[in-house]
Amino acid sequence: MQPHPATPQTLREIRRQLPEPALNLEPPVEALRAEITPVGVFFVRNNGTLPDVAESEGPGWTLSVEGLVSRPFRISLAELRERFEVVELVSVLECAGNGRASIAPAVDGLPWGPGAVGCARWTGFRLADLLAAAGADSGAVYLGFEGADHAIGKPGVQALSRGLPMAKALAPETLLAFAMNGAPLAREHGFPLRVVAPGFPGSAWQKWLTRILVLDREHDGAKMTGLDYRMPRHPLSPGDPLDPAAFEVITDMPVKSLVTEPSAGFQATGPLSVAGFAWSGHVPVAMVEVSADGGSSWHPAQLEAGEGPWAWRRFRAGGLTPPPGPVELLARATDRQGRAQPLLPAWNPRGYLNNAVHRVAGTLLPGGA
Ligand SMILES: Nc1nc2c(c(=O)[nH]1)N[C@H]1C(S)=C(S)[C@@H](COP(=O)(O)O)O[C@H]1N2
Ligand SMILES: [Mo]
Repeated sequence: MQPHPATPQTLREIRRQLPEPALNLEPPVEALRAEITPVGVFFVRNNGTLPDVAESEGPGWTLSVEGLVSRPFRISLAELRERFEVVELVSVLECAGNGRASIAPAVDGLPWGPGAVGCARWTGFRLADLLAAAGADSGAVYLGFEGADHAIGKPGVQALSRGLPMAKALAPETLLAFAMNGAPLAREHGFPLRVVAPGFPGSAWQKWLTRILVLDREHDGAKMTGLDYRMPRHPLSPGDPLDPAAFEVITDMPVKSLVTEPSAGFQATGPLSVAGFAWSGHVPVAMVEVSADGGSSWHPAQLEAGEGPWAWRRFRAGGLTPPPGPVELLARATDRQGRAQPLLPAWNPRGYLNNAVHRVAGTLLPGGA
């Protein structure tokens, strides 16, 4: 099995534009073989326009912190750097709709394959430090975020205005990042400042951030209400009536894994090896197993440490000896609460949080060792 250390330049063109007017790009799984996903292959999810903040707001870009605060302020990036400590962490960023395309019957939403996920190094300020400087009220329960983008064809209408519960806003891992993988944020990833909320779905990671509202109730901005980025409190079946009151905001991502080697369509002699990454939301990954017989028998994989608690972790397993012929390789991660990835996707009306095991099909050629 050959590793494929492709460079960002050669991989940039192979991201797939999803069938939508907004810029939405998905890399193939083979592009996700590095611990730190290069910016050039990182998935892009835009609900609306792609603002060029450098151009539209120039050096005049500011962030305002307002609402239930005793000292509201408006601040530039240079002033943020002067006033607040700069910290860095590695975290997975995954869209809640990642893997939606394999849910049956089909659901509304972008048809993501398995690639709407990546792991990057984020540099920025602790959101808690800004909230302390603003004197956030002890009765505050939620934040609302606004970004510089707008709905396509509707200037003045926010494309997405999400938020965070106060407890997560104050958590030490929640950042306002100005850099990704050591470089200023790319335009499509939220230049000049975005939210980083490890463990939460990507929808909470507001890009092109311009305004933070401190609130005494759950934020009700664009795509916060209705069925967007929400899960039913109790399982539903296709055709069931949909009552938005029976849905709640997604606040945690499930345990998951991705087989990055070999690639789909592989032809190899045995014994077979499998490698990839495992990650989860707020409950860490405990173990990864692999199967070469459709999930009848499982073999433990070696799990590397990863770059801190929010990064994905590489797994490897070898010595798999299924009979020659067509073979499917499966990986299954389990979290510390004993929750394992299911063999098949669970249906919900918008196809969120599909963490079914990833399968890679290929052929085992006869004549191996
Ligand atoms: N302002 C703004 N922020 C946004 C979005 C958006 O449409 N507008 N999309 C969100 C969603 S749904 C996801 S999954 C992540 C994706 O981040 P990325 O494009 O940097 O990969 O950005 C989030 N932040
Ligand atoms: Mo998303």
